[in-house]
Amino acid sequence: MSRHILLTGGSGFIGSNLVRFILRHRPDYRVTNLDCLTYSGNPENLADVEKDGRYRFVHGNILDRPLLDTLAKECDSVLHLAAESHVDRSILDSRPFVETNVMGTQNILDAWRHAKGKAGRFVHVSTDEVYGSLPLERPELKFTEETPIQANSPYAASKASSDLLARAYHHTFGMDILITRCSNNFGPYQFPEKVIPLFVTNLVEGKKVPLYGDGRNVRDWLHVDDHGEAILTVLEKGTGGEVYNIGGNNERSNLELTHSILKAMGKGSEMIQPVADRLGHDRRYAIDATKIERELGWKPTRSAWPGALDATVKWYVDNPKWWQRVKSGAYREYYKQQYGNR
Ligand code: NAD
Ligand code: TDX
Repeated sequence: MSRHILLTGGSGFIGSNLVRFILRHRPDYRVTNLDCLTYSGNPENLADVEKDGRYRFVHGNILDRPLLDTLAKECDSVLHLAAESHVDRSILDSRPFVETNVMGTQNILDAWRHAKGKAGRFVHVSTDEVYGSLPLERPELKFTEETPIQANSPYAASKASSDLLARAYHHTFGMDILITRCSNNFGPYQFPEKVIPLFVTNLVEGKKVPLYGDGRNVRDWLHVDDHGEAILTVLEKGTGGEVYNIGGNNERSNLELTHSILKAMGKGSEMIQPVADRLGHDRRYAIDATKIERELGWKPTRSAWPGALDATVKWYVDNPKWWQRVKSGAYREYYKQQYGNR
């Protein structure tokens, strides 16, 4: 079956990897990427597919209702990823998180409802952070789709709000909406504010790595292409109205992660700089992803450590031009050169 997907946030980390994944693995699909290019949106992430006739970039904001009305008429499915995505930024200023994650999601849901009614599949990409935090002392506990929403950071609260709006639009209007809640992603093209690219690029630059608190916080790491494949699986095989957890079954403490990165780069533990903890820092995330495996047949195949982590570390080490342009802000010029002032 052919599809024309409206993919929001396609110039960011997960979105750009997903656009590439779709074009590579689904020859019948077309993708329209709607992205307003915030600091984390970088069209250079997709420079290699720009000339592909099945790909279109639209520079625009999910808060722009007339634009969404037009795009909703042209496309038949939505993968909604556009968001403010960094917890530390949400602690400094939560307003853009409410504007994009809550109001932007409400806006695209309304546009989609207006254009499609009950037809037209809409996948809302949520996060495991909506579930809050698990205790280190209870390793047998994991987040299931039934775990109550208990968001702790302003970022997580804004994602929980959009997640609940998506759920409500299915319940109230019968729209064909599905929700995914995924664990921490790793892979190429991640903005170097997130822990893995930040640590690797600091080490290449000879700087220390700032480890928050006691370093014992745990995250469940999944390769970004495993996430992309899971999102496509939910789009193609999922049941409307359902929530699907996505995870790597790959729990690591930040200390373990840091030592793995140091080892992959031939550096010693003297490069660790313990710093003050993140405010409200969630202790542990762990996803129970048995539902998506049992019902839709998806499980991760690209996330096994140390190989997958080492390959990601190597990608950043081998691509200094990409992240140096991001860290210096030079990547912002690329768009102007390619697209003018559209
Ligand atoms: P990212 O910050 O790298 O990318 C976000 C993209 O959205 C950027 O290209 C940005 O320009 C765009 N965007 C932001 N506001 C917009 C707006 N108002 N209109 C149009 N475009 C806008 O984030 P990411 O890590 O790729 O995350 C993508 C999605 O996946 C988010 O919804 C996030 O909550 C979710 N998620 C991320 C992870 C993870 O580990 N990174 C895990 C689970 C879920
Ligand atoms: O400098 C750092 N030092 C440090 O110790 C940074 C940036 C992070 N950390 C710790 C905090 C977390 O325990 O590393 C862990 C991972 O931090 P982030 O990379 O900021 O990710 P996290 O807060 O876990 O959130 C991520 O996963 C869920 C994504 O950013 C979210 O968008 C996604 O929803």
